[in-house]
Parts: sequence; C-alpha cells; structure tokens
Amino acid sequence: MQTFEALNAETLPVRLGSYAVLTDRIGSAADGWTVREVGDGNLNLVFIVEGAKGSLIVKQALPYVRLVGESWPLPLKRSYFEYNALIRQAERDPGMTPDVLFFDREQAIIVMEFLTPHIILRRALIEGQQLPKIGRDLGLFLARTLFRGSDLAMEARKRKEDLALFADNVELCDITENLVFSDPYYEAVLNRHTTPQLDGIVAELRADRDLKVEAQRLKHKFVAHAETLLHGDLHTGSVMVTPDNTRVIDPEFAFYGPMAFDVGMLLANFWMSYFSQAGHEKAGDREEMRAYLLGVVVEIWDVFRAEFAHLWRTERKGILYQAALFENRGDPLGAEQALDEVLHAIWDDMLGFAGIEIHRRILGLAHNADFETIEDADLRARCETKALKLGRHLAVNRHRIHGLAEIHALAERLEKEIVS
Ligand code: SR1
Ligand code: MG
Repeated sequence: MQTFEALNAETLPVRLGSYAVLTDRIGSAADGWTVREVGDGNLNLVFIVEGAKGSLIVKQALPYVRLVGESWPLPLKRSYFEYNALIRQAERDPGMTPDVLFFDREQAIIVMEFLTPHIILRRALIEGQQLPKIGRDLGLFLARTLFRGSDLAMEARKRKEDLALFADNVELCDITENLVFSDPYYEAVLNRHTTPQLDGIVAELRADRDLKVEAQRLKHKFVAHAETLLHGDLHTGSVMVTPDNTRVIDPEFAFYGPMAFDVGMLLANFWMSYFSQAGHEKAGDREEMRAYLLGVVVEIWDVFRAEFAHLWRTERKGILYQAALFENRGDPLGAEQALDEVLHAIWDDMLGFAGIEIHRRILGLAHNADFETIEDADLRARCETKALKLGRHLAVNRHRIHGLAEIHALAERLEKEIVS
C-alpha cells in the first residue's frame, strides 16, 4: 500500500499522468496539463485539470480539517463514503451528480467530470441570479434519493449492508453532531459571531431552555433515526448550477439518518439567502430576488411532496407499509393515510433542522458566504438577527406551524422590521 501523499499542482500530472481513465478524457500529461487548486470548502483539496482534449476535477481529502488545520485530524476514509454516496445518488436520481471517473481509496482521490460553466449556487444567489430550474430539480433530488435509499424502497439486506457501510462515517457525523446541534448553544471554543452587535441575541439564545431542549431532541433524531442515506451536508454550497442544469456535489457527510435533515438543511440555506439579500442590495434591487427565493422554497417542498407521493404509490417495494396490508386487500386509502402521516413527520422535523442550521451558520464555527461577504458589520448583524429569529421560531414552534405561507409571512415581517 502506497502511503498517503497530498497532491499539489506540480505533482498531480506526474502521479496521475499515466492513468488511461484521465488521459482518454483530457489528453496525456506530456501534452502539458494545466492544474489549478480551487478548493474553497472547509475540508478538501480540489483541482481543475485541463489538457488538450478536455478537463476534469480531481478531489483529494486531507488528513485534517482544512478550515482549522492539522490540529484537527480527520480520516481520509470520508472520500470512500463520498464515492459510495455519489454512485448511489447517480442511480437514484440520474443526471443530478457529477460523473465519477476514478477512485483511489488509499490516496483518497476522486476524479470527476468538471462541471462547466456551472457555478456554486450560493454564489449565484449572492449575485442575485434567479435560476429557473433549481426548485424542481432539488425537490426531485430530495424525494428520489431519500425515498429510494430507505426501507420504503430497498431490499432489506441491501439496505442493512448500506447502513453498516455508512455507519463508519463516524468522524463526519461527529462534526455535525457538535457543530450543528450543540456548539451554537454554548460558548464552544471554535464559535464566533458578529460581535459586539449580536452579543445580546446570542446570550438570549444560549439561555433559551426551550430552544436548547428542542435542539437536543433534533440531535437525538439525527443520531438515532437511521431512516435513509442522506447527503448529509446539503446546503447551497453543495449545489452547482447553470440556468438550465443543476448538480449536487460533495456528499462526504453521507450516512443513514432522518429524511427531514437534508430537506431542512437545504431550505434553511434559502431562508438565509433571503435575509442576506439586504446586504448585497443596491438601491432596493433585491425585492424580486427575495420573492424568488421564497418561491423556490415553496417549489422545492411541493415538488418533494408530489414526487415522494408518486414513489410511494409506484415504488413502495420495501419492508415498510407493504401493499399486502393496504392496496392488495382493497384499502388504498390506508396507504394514503400512512403517506400523509409520513410526510407530516418529515415536515415537522424538517422545520426544526432548518432552524438549527440557520443558528449554527451564524453562531458556530462554519459560517456561510451569504452573510460573511457583507462587509459592513452593522448591516450584516441586522441580516443575521432576522435569520436567528426565524430559526428560533422554526425550531421551537415547529409542531404548531401549518404551512410555508405562515413562515413566509413571518419572514416578510422580520425583513421589514427595523433592527437597531
Ligand atoms: C469543520 S467542517 C465545517 C462544516 O463544513 C462542511 O461543509 C460542513 O457543513 C461542516 O459542518
Ligand atoms: Mg462540502
């Protein structure tokens, strides 16, 4: 076994230059590959490699958290989980992930199709771009991957094998368990927030018993409700877009968890984008963008529900809610009642996960560019305060919220509020 060695722009052509899987696609290294390291995420190296015939992406995990440094070791095996998740997502929702061309487990290298002219969705939203297809594409992706990775659809042995495979992704789950569900609610060492502007509301949230209990209930669901194969980190930085194409990338946090987690994390990121628009606005030019963002949330949720219901009626071949109990004995309404209950449980938990995700991006270690790129700290803090309030409402009152219209009315009220 070759010991792990991190790639760099100079060594990459030497180390990978003779692999047919790469040279067939982009030409031989001898022709002169151009290599650029473009990784701006929190964990990995990402290279764009261009040759005479084309281009591709080489992603390599590092044995530590890039955002923090070597003091925080992180196993290379996350690359193995990412590779396995990409393969499964490609089967479950074809065309929504980058094609994987090559995987080297020891060196934690995944070679993938270079998505171009795609850009990261978060960046597009910060720039005020409206992408017409994302609501539908992401709603379908959620329904197809979450349904088809679960006991509703999979053969029991296959699902249990996958449960065991992804159960080893312990260290990445540990990141989420701490960074998302606990650290934001006490003075954890790596936390940061816009200070002193947010000091007051941060103290209030950390003293909020109802909120902390709810966050722990949600954490309990996250760790103990192994329902389906999750993407595990489905924010707007994990989606690449053009106006007519949407791809989901980076499933290294994949593991078996509650369906509602991916849905809630994704919607939270649209709600944060909504509140951050004021920080990127020039002369009130983001009004339409705000309406667009709330529309995308509605579309994702509606498409998710409709597709989930369609799969429930056509692909429910797993060990749960068997047709033998309902349709096959002339009781299709029984199956519909069960579907309503399953979707309602996802709704309830999704709101909670969304609230917590909003909090951790403002109070914890890993912030997002939506707020971070607002240079004026007072303005940033005003945007963040509104998002924090929505997050608290979602997490604590989730069982009493009846629809997105109610949430969006509150978001619009908060947006108009004058925050000092
Ligand atoms: C230490 S990793 C911080 C965050 O980056 C990843 O993208 C995940 O969102 C994680 O929580
Ligand atoms: Mg990522």
